[in-house]
Amino acid sequence: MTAKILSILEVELTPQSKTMLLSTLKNLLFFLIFLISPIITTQDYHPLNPLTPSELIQVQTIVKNHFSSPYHSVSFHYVGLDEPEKSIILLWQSNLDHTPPRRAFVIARFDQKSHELIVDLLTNSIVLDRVYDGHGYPIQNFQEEKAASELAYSYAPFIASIMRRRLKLEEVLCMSFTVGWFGEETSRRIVRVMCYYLDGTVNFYMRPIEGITVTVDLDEMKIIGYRDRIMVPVPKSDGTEYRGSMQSAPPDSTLKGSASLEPSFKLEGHVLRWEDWVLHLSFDMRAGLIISLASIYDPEKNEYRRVLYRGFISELFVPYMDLTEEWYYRTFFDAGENGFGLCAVPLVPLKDCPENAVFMDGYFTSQDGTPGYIPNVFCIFERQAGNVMWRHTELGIPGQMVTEVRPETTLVVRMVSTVGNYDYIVDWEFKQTGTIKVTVGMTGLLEVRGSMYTHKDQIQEEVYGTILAENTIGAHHDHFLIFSLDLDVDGDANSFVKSNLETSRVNGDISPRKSYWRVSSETAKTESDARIQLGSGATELLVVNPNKKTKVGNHVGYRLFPGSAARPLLSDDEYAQIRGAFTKYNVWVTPYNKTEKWAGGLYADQSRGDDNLASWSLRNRDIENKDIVLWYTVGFHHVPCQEDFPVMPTLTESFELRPTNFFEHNPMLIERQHKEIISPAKYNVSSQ
Ligand SMILES: *[C@@H]1O[C@H](CO)[C@@H](O)[C@H](O)[C@H]1NC(C)=O
Ligand SMILES: *[C@@H]1O[C@H](CO)[C@@H](O)[C@H](O)[C@H]1NC(C)=O
Ligand SMILES: [Cu+2]
Repeated sequence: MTAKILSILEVELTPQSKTMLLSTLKNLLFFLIFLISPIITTQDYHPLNPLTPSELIQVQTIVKNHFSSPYHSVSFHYVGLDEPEKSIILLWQSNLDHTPPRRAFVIARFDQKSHELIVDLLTNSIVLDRVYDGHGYPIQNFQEEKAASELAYSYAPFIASIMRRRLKLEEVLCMSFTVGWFGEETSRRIVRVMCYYLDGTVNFYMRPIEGITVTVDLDEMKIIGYRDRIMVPVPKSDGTEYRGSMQSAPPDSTLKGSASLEPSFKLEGHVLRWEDWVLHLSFDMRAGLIISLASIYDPEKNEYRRVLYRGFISELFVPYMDLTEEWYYRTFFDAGENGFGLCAVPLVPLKDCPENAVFMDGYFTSQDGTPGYIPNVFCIFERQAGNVMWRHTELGIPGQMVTEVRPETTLVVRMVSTVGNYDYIVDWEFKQTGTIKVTVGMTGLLEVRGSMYTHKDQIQEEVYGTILAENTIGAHHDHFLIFSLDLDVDGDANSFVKSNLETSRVNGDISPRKSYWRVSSETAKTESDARIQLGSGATELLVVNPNKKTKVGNHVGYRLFPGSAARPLLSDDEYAQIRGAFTKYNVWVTPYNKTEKWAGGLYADQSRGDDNLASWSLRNRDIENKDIVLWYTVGFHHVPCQEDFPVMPTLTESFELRPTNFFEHNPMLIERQHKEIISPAKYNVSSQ
């Protein structure tokens, strides 16, 4: 929930020394940025590249000048590329002379108001400054979360509460939590501060100090509410250790790469080429990894064909099911409240990624506009996982046996975001056969509640979770990750086709069979036709280009192969569910609209559900033969178990986007003439 890159270094520090470290580190980062920026700015311009450190500094200067005031200081909550319109990007690809504008989109707070700014980097000016007066607040920046958490350490009632529990104040570590919305008419920008106990462990998340709620107003940065309700034992540190270095026989934890060490992919700036794929990678402080302009070379047509204009994690919704006073509000939106990119962490070579991996860095903006730096934020590697791409053994021909096997090699782009206690591992995996597989792995530390119970037999009341260790309850919760997938299959204009496999009775005597199944397809005309709850019946979901057919007449398409389909179990009138209403359906389709990016709303913190995917979709717009965006939610219901303690083994869930009548046949059988048609900065796209 809180915690940014710096928190990795902070775990073993006392609160007092942290502030010092922060400023030292910030200066160091600043220095690094200046060293690095010349290399980045001159290389491989692409209009979708994330803002460079020098551009971020330019934004900082322009915005600070704009808001110069002796009374208030401006605080930055989001800075990212204001993406040029799709048509402009596509025009640039076919003609490099059309240089798209270079603009930043900024959300800043000034004098207790949220401003949306568009900063033009070519003219050094602010072209839009709009005050947002709707519900909700922007992403909380790391510095204010930190400052809010630290208020507790010197707050007399809090110190008294810690003394009463006979705990050592210097071993207490506090974190700030977003508060959600529960029907309040008016709101302030607040967080709740919850504290944990280190004293002999780094796994403080397993040692909550229950019963205390500190409410902090972020704009005024002061404690506005304090309650110490109950005293519950702090779970012991025994058994909470997870560091290999603390085990008597440290595990061999190096990843063995089986693929060749020579990367067979090319990274030109942010453009990645591998086998038949070309795509653009970008880092955004809200979304994390953004995949753009993924196209695949068709050896038969001898051209690149468009597949995915844009793919990214739009929101993560993590509601907890614990109704106690200190817990009920924990209904987190990790992207919109904390920044999934902001929480990205440096990947560890040879551990997070195998030895053949290549790394990329990411930049974000901190509270005062200064760029921050996340080294190794992505890794890219080729993977031979021992899978078979296709095979056949032919035993049917007398006197002859034919065996053909093709091992599978894939390319993985990986990112890890550690949102407080949880670590999310996100892989975008590209296959030679044209499939894009997305896998989300969840690991890290559970959010646990301290409890008086030391054995299951003692528990007679609802505890909203599983007893994992003495005094430790792992609370029930969900993880919903919604992906925004702007497929452009062979061009912008696409349709969404839903096919149901239906049992058909055989009438009369046409066959001895009584039944068979047939495919009943329906093209979605408007948004309501494309809201799908998976899990009831056999459904195939396909995005087609209705203007393009294969030689034998099928519409070219890409199919969504969903993973397991978790649906929300909260009632529709539950406040958290109103805000996270995008989970109501596993699949949605909307017409492309540049501003409809964040499925939980642009201002997700304390949002009220009036600007989210569910509300946009109510317009029920036409989606047939249009530029459409597919939204898919990967969901888990998490009932914690003892193996999740003290650190949770990775749980994965995945889905695939798979070419379906896109190629004339298995693309791996087509002779390659090869791809000299590619020029370095653009690539040949078949325009529709
Ligand atoms: C794009 O979406 C926003 C938010 O839903 C809406 O206000 C705006 O009118 C839409 N623009 C177009 C061109 O439909
Ligand atoms: C793409 O390649 C094809 C075949 O080589 C060519 O005919 C076409 O003009 C190219 N398109 C662009 C936009 O360069
Ligand atoms: Cu979980």
